[in-house]
Amino acid sequence: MIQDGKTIAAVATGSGGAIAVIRLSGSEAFVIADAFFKARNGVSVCDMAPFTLSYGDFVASDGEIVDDLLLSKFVAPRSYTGEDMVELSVHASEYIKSRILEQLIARGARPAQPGEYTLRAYVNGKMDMLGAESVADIIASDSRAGHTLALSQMRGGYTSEFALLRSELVDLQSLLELELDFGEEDVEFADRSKLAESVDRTEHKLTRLIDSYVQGSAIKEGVPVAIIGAPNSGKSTLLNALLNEDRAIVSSIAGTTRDSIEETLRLGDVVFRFIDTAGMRATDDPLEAIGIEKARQKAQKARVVFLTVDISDHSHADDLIAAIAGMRVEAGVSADTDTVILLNKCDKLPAWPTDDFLSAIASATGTEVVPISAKTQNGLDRLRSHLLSLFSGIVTTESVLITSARHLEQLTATRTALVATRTALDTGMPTDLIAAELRTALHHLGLLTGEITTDEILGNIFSRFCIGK
Ligand SMILES: Nc1nc2c(ncn2[C@@H]2O[C@H](COP(=O)(O)OP(=O)(O)OP(=O)(O)O)[C@@H](O)[C@H]2O)c(=O)[nH]1
Ligand SMILES: [Mg+2]
Repeated sequence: MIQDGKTIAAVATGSGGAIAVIRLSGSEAFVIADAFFKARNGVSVCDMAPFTLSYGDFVASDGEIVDDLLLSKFVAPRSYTGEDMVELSVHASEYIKSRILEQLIARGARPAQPGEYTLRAYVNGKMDMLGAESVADIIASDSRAGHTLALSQMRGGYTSEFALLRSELVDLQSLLELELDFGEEDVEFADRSKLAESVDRTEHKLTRLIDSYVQGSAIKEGVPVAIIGAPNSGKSTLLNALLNEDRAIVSSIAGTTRDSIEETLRLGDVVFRFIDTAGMRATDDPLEAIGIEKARQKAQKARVVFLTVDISDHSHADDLIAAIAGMRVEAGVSADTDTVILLNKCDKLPAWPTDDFLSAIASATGTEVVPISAKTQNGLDRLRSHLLSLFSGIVTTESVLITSARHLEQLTATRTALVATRTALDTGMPTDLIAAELRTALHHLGLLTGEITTDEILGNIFSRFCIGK
């Protein structure tokens, strides 16, 4: 990331809409704006009262009146970036936007890089690194759950959780350092069993956070729901019905779907990512075999599995139960994945399955069973509400869920170092070795929270942003 302290300019709004906002931030912001802005009240930007608006024209250097606009003035440090800032609210024509930007740049502003405004906000202490990171998530969130999560992270939910972890580790470390200072006298200040207890407690918290990544990333990217089952059981028909569009090819030929197809859909407060897969069966066709292997992987990684069976293929409950068990083994779905058995094509039966029949299947398989017809869409409402019930109240403003792979990586490294600390304690290692392991743990936690930063980390974080943020 360039940190040259220059005044930067960019369009902050996306395409479309009636108004666009162009942002100018840096010590030259007012002077550059004054070169073009002719206020109706005759007051220059430099002389305008801070935190006020002014109406006027943008006049290019060749005299062309580009637009009439509203200019807002923010004075350092009370702005988004913590620098002097000007925001121009202009008419959102592509011509106006690019002409104004080009003029600002000709007068000495530099085009902003992605995330550069937020980077400056971070550098100027307007927000911490974790808060800055969640700004990109706030903009990208497309469900209430995703938004709640990002918002609580931006407002410091993360920061306080990590600060607590850090202070526990620092306490431990200072005890050990004290011992080291008195090293020659060969004393132990810190009770080893108390130390071990604290290490365990912190490790436990880390594990909880690490485990929350599955949930957190699912909410951010869409909860993955894999639709699996035998060929022709109606998986693609179900996907189309859920999406309400003809997304996947449906045919009576077994083995129609080869590659998996993913589409996201918001239901209630949660975004789901439905994955239609190739029907599983023994095959000699190498292409089909690749598709089936992929289906297996999707099923194993999914948060929820919809296991579809064509109920009209099975005349007896025992036969049906055996087919379900076989499919589970074939797909290799782990026991802790929420699985829903979908008895599809119920419209083909003389009568809709009775509750007794359904509970018999449910108790034999130990799984939720939902009868549906993907074709007539009967039963899909119940399926949707069951799916949502699995995630109801999943995110509250108090939830601290890990959503970023970067955070996961550093938390895992912190935990590894803590486990090494514990081992060093257990095996009666010298104090300096124990302290060294603990320092490694603190180092990774520091990288996570931004106490320790590198250009690489900053580059990774802020390049995810759009320009203008
Ligand atoms: N009567 C009835 N037919 C259905 C239903 N769902 C799917 N079908 C039919 O079953 C056939 C197979 O449907 P698909 O959705 O292509 O099945 P699939 O599971 O995706 O099959 P593969 O992609 O080959 O694994 C098609 O002829 C569908 O019209 C249903 O609920 N009722
Ligand atoms: Mg299909």
